Amino acid sequence: MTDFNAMINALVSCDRDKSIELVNAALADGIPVGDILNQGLIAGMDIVGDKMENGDMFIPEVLMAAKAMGECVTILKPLMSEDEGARGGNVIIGTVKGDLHDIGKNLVGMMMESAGMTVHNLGVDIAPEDFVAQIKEKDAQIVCLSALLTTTMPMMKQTIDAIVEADLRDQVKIMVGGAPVTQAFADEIGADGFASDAGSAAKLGKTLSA
Ligand code: B1M
Repeated sequence: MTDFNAMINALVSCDRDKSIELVNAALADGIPVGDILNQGLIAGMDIVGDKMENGDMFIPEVLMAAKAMGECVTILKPLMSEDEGARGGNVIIGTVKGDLHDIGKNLVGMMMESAGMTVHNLGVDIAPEDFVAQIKEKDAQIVCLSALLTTTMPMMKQTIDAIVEADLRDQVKIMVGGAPVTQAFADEIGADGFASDAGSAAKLGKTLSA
């Protein structure tokens, strides 16, 4: 039987091999990918965050835990549900300028891909002008902005402003997300949508691109 506490503990202890072993064991037990993510890996990263905040874990350890999580997510990626429908929606996704967090953004990208969208993952620390350039280059219909820091949330507004200034606002739907982001903030900065997690981001992306 799958023990999510063991998975959480492995991640919090930055034990890459154990984390991978437990994810593989959970898959062999037939545990759904969503449960492994939410009850195991994301729950573990939440504890890592609390420990980081309290000074019980330091950046190098947090990075090790994040790397272990990234490898586990890579194992899960091919198993995320495939959508049978036609590919719809050309998406660009990136973490805004000044922000280096990418695990959640990558998960969102993977879920959108699994839902049938074509996703161009731009990476982290993406400046407003680079989003603008990529909208043109990739002919994007959806732009997803991720921010994990309260200090980088204003960069989402600056990115939207740059898209407006480039006269591209009518061509794209803009979605925002990340732990500190809320629907109220999304409304305030003029985004078209907010999603609190990767699954709802994929659903929203499909709705917006319909
Ligand atoms: Co950072 N960090 N970090 N960190 N870090 C947080 C975010 C923090 C909450 C930790 C804490 O103090 N409790 C805190 C932010 C406080 C705040 O602003 N309110 C914090 C801080 C302070 C910092 C530094 C400033 C620390 C320092 O240097 N003193 C620094 C900043 C660096 C920078 O970005 N410029 C920093 C650095 C780092 C690491 C590099 C060490 C590492 C990142 C490694 C990496 O990403 N490759 C790191 C990590 C790992 C975290 C925590 C522990 C985990 C984040 C994570 O990956 N969660 C985090 C604490 C926490 O969140 N509990 C923390 C798992 C992930 C699956 O969830 O990213 O929320 P999440 O994504 C979710 C949803 O938010 C949503 O869907 C995802 C999946 O369900 N979502 C979207 C995300 N993006 C979306 C986009 C969308 C839609 C939905 O578009 C439409």
